[in-house]
Amino acid sequence: MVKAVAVLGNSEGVSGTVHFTQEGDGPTTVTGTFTGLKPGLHGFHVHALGDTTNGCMSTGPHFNPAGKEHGAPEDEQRHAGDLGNITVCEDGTVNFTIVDKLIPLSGPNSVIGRAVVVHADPDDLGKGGHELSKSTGNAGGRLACGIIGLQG
Ligand SMILES: [Cu+2]
Ligand SMILES: [Zn+2]
Repeated sequence: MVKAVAVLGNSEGVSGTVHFTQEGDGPTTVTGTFTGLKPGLHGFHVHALGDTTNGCMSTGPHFNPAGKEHGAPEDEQRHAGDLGNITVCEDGTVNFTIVDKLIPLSGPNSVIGRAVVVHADPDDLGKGGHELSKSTGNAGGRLACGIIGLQG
């Protein structure tokens, strides 16, 4: 079992923790909790780089080792990092679990050392018809991010 964790926060009161576990070559389970978010849908992705020298902007684009277009987690045409949306409650909190096959914790496409990003707006999952739909899902600003690191 490989375990990893990312800790996220920003100066406007958004904070959260995201845990990752993977058994062998199986899917990766992502469990997370956030507080301080606006109620509703927020895009949630693995971005390519674990670089926060310029805040969340320097985490690069969505993790996309297969060179595909942006999509929904269940789509064939998706970035590996496309984890869809998380749904925040009226009190600004969310607890979520995502199980996904394209974000392993070992091997050439490992997401260790990359980053998770929570966005200001909903991810349109590539279907919004906006010029950004096929690259970012038009999910708006990068509210908070955290580097995915190995956990013991
Ligand atoms: Cu993103
Ligand atoms: Zn994407």
